Amino acid sequence: MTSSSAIRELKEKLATTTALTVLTGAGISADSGVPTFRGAEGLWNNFRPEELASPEAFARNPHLVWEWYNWRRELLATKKPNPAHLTLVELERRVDNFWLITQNVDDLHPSAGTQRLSEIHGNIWKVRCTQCGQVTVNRDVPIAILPECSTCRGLLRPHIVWFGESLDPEDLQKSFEALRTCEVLLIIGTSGVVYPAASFGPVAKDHGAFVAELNLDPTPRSDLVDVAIQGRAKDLVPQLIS
Ligand code: BJW
Ligand code: ZN
Repeated sequence: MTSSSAIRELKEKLATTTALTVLTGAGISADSGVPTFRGAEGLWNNFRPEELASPEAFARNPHLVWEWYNWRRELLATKKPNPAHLTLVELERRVDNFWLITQNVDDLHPSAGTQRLSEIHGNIWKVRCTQCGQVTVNRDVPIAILPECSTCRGLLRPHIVWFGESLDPEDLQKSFEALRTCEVLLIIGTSGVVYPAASFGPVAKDHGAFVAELNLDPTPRSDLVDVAIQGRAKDLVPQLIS
């Protein structure tokens, strides 16, 4: 199937659906200038995840981990949603049962205006106390290292899900409900290698959804979906409602 006929088919599904779920990854924000994790220019080429994005790394050297998050905060502070993020806001307005599941911590979906969403890997502008567990918004750039909880003076950590950590059970429950009940699942800009998000496509498909992947390149999951369309998110996603 050519990419234009795949887009046409998907567009027709979206025009009539009443239940749409969307799963996004770093690729949707690449068009806003946010680095992805994997691939030629990915963050994990220059930084080792186990040294920066794991509870063990934070226990060993919280200073180093916070330095890295300060660098990320500085980078993200200037980034804005792109046409792909904005199109998803319009789809949310049009579709009764809409849910967006994002792996991104960059806050670009909420800042575009998306309201019905689960940020399953957390949000870089939130911090959590390692002692009392309180979650607060903190947009300081840079954040004072090491940051302390204003309630109990415990050490604050990024409110982000690191490797080996469980996702929030409420986010998971809401995500699986949206995957089980959707008619269409759009998977945009994710390599599909990190679990549990990597299992979300098959869950929706097993429940009868039409599953579409939009990605710059083919992924290990492209053969398992109903349509896989290659291109930049900022170019492809707006075509779905034009
Ligand atoms: C474009 C584009 C453009 C580029 N337009 N597209 C089952 C089996 C095996 C392992 C596990 C398993 N269950 C759990 C695990 C362990 C682990 C895991 O999955 N490991 C795998 C790597 C094998 N998972 C976990 O630890 C999770 N926890 C969990 O499951 O708890 C229970 C449990 C624990 C342990 C064992 C068993 C159960 C937690 C995962 C947390 C992930 N956190 C991170 C880091 C956050 C740090 C931070 O941001 O500060 O989240 S990892 C990193 O990857 C980040 C992302 O959200 C995540 C996904 O990446 P994403 O979004 O797919 O980005 P990329 O870069 O990989 O891909 C970008 C894509 O965009 C590419 O395809 C490009 O082609 C495309 N693209 N430009 C469109 N313009
Ligand atoms: Zn505290």
